[in-house]
Amino acid sequence: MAGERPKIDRSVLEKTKAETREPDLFSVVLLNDDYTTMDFVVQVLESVFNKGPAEAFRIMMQVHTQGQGLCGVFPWDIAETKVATTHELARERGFPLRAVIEKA
Ligand code: TYC
Repeated sequence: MAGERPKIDRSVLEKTKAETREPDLFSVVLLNDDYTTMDFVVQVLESVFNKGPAEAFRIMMQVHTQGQGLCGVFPWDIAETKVATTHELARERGFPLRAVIEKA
């Protein structure tokens, strides 16, 4: 018995590591167009992406001047829902506003 090392069950250690992995994250990026009003884009950023008025205006202007802007980074299901909600709200109002998902 003396000098013998205790046996470690490695399958149990590996399982613990796999269960603590972080979820993959995805960026939601808003695209510019010539028809959607600035006020509507600010409204979407506030209501769908939970931005305050100043941050929503900043992102809207970033999209307007640079062509696109980051709205947030989310797990896949949340990113997909936010894009779908954005498109639905825009369609109801007759605006062509689009958002896309990119691997973060
Ligand atoms: N370019 C639009 C305008 O001049 C405003 C706009 C901003 C549209 C951001 C889309 O994602 C957008 N009315």
